[in-house]
Amino acid sequence: MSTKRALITGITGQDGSYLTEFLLAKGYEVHGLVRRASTFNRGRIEHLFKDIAKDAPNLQLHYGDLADSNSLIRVLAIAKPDEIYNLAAQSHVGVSFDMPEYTGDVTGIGTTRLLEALRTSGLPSRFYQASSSELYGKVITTPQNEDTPFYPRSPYGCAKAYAYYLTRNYRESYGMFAVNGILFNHESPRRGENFVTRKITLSIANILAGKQECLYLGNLEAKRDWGYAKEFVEGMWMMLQQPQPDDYVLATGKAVTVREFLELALECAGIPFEHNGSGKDETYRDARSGKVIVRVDARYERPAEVDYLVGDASKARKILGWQPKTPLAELVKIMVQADLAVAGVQR
Ligand code: NAP
Ligand code: G4F
Repeated sequence: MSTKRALITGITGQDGSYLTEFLLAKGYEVHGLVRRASTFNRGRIEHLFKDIAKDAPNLQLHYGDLADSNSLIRVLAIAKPDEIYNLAAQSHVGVSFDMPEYTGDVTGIGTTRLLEALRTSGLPSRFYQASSSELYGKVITTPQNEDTPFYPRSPYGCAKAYAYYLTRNYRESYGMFAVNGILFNHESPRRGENFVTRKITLSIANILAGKQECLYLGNLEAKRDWGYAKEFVEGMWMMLQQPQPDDYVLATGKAVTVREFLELALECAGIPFEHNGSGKDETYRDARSGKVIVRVDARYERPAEVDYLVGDASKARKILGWQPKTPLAELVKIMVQADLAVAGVQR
């Protein structure tokens, strides 16, 4: 059998990096779309290259952007992928309130550009769309599955809803093998530093290293279903190996608050803490030094919040054979230990 070829948009992101490792290990030739930046932004994938200035034999990067149709047409013509994973997005919910138009253009219309480039190319590529539990937003029923109605609560959620429906529309209109993976939050040591889990683990490590005084957070009561990103990328691949295209939820089925995640991370880092006050005056102190190490800051609250997400992945379990393996406490430990090493804290 000839080598399979995959194209990943968002290859430099958290999921793109794990998916690249996964597909290379399966013997794929992987092509990645990368944006030009003034700095060399390849930190999550550079370990896959012997010489970062050159492509590895089975990993080729191509400049392009979801905002630029011509670059997508060009990359498809070069890569001729069997599978396309559309992971690129302006993926930060909070930032989407500051940049709604840009978020719509990249996260929403960007998916149209890629699907249309694929359709007009005539390539038979299978297409994965990175859909999100943010579609459920102000949830109608709990837990959420593939049949739960959507109620997005942010420009990001609205852009992802558009991309979700467009993916289904191309499947139904043109018979394309196009699927949505509706993924609940998934984290790792490679998570972007301004998402709450990584912000917590990295800040705790920096506080222990004496590089930071205090961690400022927004809403501590929001509940999320947090899984391990490394395991979720395998689910993406499984969706594209099915005989028929369909949409699937991936989730752990367990949700905790931001506060619970924070306290787990403090415990994991060996910091005894005292909790005081409420609302904007709430603090966490290091019980040994008495120093305030966590405060609440309204700047990190959102104009509309998603209070509680928890997924039901029974369809993925039954049809794909996918299931999450790493419990949250273990994931927190993996992230805290990795960030302690990043911050140079000796244990
Ligand atoms: P991420 O770490 O933020 O990575 C986003 C990727 O998209 C980066 O490689 C980024 O490139 C790229 N990108 C952004 N704008 C682009 C543009 N205009 N053109 C081309 N590339 C662009 O996100 P992630 O956590 O890996 O998530 C992957 C996908 O899954 C995203 O679509 C996200 O919305 C979705 N999702 C994530 C989760 C989650 O919990 N992680 C859950 C559900 C859905 P740079 O490196 O150059 O910035
Ligand atoms: O870590 P977050 O920014 O992730 P959020 O908003 O759930 O979005 C992530 O998961 C989605 C899947 O459901 C993806 F589609 C999306 O691309 C992204 O990967 O925030 C989680 C919760 C929110 O309720 C937020 O209000 O944490 C709360 N939070 C409290 N303090 C904070 C902070 N979030 C951030 N980013 N920073 C804070 O200081």
